[in-house]
Amino acid sequence: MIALIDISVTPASATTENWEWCQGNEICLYDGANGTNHLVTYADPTCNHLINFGLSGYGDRTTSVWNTTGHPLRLYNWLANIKEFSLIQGIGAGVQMTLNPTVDNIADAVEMAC
Ligand SMILES: [Ca+2]
Repeated sequence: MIALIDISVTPASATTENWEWCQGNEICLYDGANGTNHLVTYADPTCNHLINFGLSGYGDRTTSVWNTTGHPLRLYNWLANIKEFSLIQGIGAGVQMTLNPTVDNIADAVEMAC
């Protein structure tokens, strides 16, 4: 009985399956490359509303993004020295992407542009 339970649980490990935790009209952020290690999902985002996920403890961790909204996203980094958000990456509608190393693990906010 114990052996059967182990077999059923092992293949479902969340960290081994890419691009999980994202359905339609969502912004999904991942700690790892290629949609691994899901970080947080924002469902039904409002147009042109900045989601400051750094305030929720998810800042400086995003490595890949899946945009299942029908609009482009803008990803921002907070520059504490001048107290402004800096645009670091645009992400097209429907795009799954791993961020370029120059903007890896610095994003603090995201906005759906429409
Ligand atoms: Ca940052």
